[in-house]
Amino acid sequence: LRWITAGESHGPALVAVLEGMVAGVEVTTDELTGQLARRRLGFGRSPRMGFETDDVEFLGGVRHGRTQGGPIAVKIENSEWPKWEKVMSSDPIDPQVLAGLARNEPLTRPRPGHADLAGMQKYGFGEARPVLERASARETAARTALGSVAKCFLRQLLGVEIISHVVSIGAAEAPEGAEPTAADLAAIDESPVRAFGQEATDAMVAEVDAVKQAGDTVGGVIEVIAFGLPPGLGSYVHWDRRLDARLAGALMGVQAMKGVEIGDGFTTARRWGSKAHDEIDRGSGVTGVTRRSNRAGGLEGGVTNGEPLRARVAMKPISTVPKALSTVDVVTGEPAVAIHQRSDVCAVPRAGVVLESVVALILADAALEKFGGDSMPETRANVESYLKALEER
Ligand code: EPS
Repeated sequence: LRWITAGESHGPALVAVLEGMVAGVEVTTDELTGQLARRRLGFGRSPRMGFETDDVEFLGGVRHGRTQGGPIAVKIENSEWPKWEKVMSSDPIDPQVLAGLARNEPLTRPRPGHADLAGMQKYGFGEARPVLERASARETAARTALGSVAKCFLRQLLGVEIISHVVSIGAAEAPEGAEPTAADLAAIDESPVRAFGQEATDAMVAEVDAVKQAGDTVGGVIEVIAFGLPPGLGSYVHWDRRLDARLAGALMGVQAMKGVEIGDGFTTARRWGSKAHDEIDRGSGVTGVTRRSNRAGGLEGGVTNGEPLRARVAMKPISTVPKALSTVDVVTGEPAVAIHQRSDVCAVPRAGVVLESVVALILADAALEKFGGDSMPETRANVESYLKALEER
């Protein structure tokens, strides 16, 4: 499975292509619209979230609600485009027309923590506009759309459900041991901060409020959980086939993510071995065994072990801080305050939906590697024969 996205935050549209998906996965535009709407949820979002909707369309690969085996192409229009038509025009524009546009003012005061300065240095730009247009987390809408297709595939093939919830925002943390199940997703989506439980929600809402009052921004930690995975996805035989490595790469590939842990990750590093692992018991189900705990987060040796897969991801605060940070104007060389027009106070709640999507893409890739096939019936038959073999072992 391969996927690629293109498009700028204030360009005409985002586009994305998913190549390698089998034929026969049931997926509709409504499914994508629903997932994109979830990505817009959340207390602390920028004003842009209020007036923009994600107008999504399939451009290829799907016919009458089923994938056809060819590349799946989607387009998500930016409803802000009319305001940016000249500034972001792909064809040259009369410099005199551009000079009169406030939106085209060069952004010469790079934001600490953002890609602005590194991007200007790397690509040789004299201002940050071209950098922030592509570095923007607007792009995550495109990966969310493709992830929706991957979620449909995993659900229809294996009954896999992927959820996420916010574990902490700033100093406000969910109580220890509150682990949601797949059935809790609707309640989590109802929470303005996408937290599990009222206590966690109240604490995090208060934190976002305080941060907003202070003219600041705040990050947090999100947990993604995939239920229903069979044992045997990924492999221990080579570093780039380890599923934990592939997940960590994909999760860190989401804008603003600064850390990933699988299962109890860093906590496990502080435990003694006898308290760090998940003891095996006889049990029911295809494998005939079960675990007394799931500290490993569903992965051992880079391979799924049949337990829920859990990954926690640390997101930094948005780097467009209203209480602007110190920087240097790249044109004058003088000290200055960093660019700020509008920004999210906290994008942690909606980031969970993006993280679910990239996990879905990685898991769909791993499932296709394990089971192969070109159509759902063929892939399903391969799943059945593998599960039967597991049961007979
Ligand atoms: C983003 C900045 C904001 C967000 C944007 C991501 O956009 P603007 O600069 O236009 O206010 O609204 O997110 C989205 C548009 C989206 O759909 O998620 C950034 O700098 O990453």
